Amino acid sequence: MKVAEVVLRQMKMRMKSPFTTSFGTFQEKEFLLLEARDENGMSGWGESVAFHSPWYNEETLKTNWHMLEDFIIPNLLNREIVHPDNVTDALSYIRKNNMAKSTFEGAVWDLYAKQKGIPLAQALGGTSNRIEVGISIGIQNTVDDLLSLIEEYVNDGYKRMKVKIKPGWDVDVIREVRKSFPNIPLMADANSAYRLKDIPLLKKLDEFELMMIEQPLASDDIIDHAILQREIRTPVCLDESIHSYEDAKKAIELGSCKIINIKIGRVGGLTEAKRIHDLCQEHDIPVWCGGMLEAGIGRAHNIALTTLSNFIMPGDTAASSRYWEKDLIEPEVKVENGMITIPEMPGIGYNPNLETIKQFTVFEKTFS
Ligand code: OSB
Ligand code: MG
Repeated sequence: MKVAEVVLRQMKMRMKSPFTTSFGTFQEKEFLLLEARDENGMSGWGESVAFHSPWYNEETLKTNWHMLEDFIIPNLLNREIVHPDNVTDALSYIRKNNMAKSTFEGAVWDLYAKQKGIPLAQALGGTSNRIEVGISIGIQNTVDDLLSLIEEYVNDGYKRMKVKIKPGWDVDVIREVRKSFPNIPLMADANSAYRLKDIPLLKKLDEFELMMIEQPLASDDIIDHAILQREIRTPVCLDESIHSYEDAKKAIELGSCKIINIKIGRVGGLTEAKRIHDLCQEHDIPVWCGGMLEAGIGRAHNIALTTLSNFIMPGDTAASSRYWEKDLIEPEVKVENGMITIPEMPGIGYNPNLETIKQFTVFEKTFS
């Protein structure tokens, strides 16, 4: 196949409610959408998960625009792409910039599946027709606010609650959550807010039967996490630290984690995500699909990936309506009893709503 034309759009959408992590709060979501058209005018879509500022990783939507405009698009436009797996190889001369690469690669995967007339999930080798989802809850102003949100999401049927923690909002908060909800599947995500000196504090979390603690230590670390994992009973899950198959392999060998959160953008695309999935499966490491507060296109890619067989823990891909008044796809992503039914349409399985996309586009550029 060939990508004959690319439309790159910068989007801006306001989330229904602000989201707070150990790094700060935001409510305006700015991101990129990439539409890749073949010679017949068929379109595949990708979403960049880079944020406005580089708090989660070193990328931003501007660095993604730069990498796409100056390197990735010129490199791949009008070039024969035998299979989407080859995009990763073709871009391997570019160091890192995984979210930028993934934006293009995701659009190629969607286009490939559409040309074949099959759902993306099937193109990836996925087997489930329904997936379980959980929800990630940002840091709240008060514990009561957190408890009432959890109650709401439990009633909605979400299969797992993830609570963001940071120093000063951790052990006491989790204790209160456990008091009110003794039996819910519960986990905590620290987004790298702790260091080895905090082992005594992190040990206290062991009594709350958490499914896991996500990325407690530095965002580029796999050594200290191995030390921590030997000291605590709660399984460690890595998010920020895993950028590639090689990272996953080393983390598994070192014993840095017992679970991995796979985010397509963070690892440079669906092909690398699949490789990490397969590696984890061989090593009995369960995986789940993380979220980056995506709009519909990114959400659809996450859903397709989650149909692979080692995604045995609920992911963060909640319903469109949890984030947006109106999402960019039709139908929107719906969650019923904590489950998403995999769409059967070819490609990502949801139709980009061009009118809504236009409404939230700040600017766009066409490459051909
Ligand atoms: O660490 O998983 C994370 C959101 C933005 C950046 C990083 C993370 C998150 C979430 C929310 O936890 C996931 C979602 O609801 O999309
Ligand atoms: Mg995380």
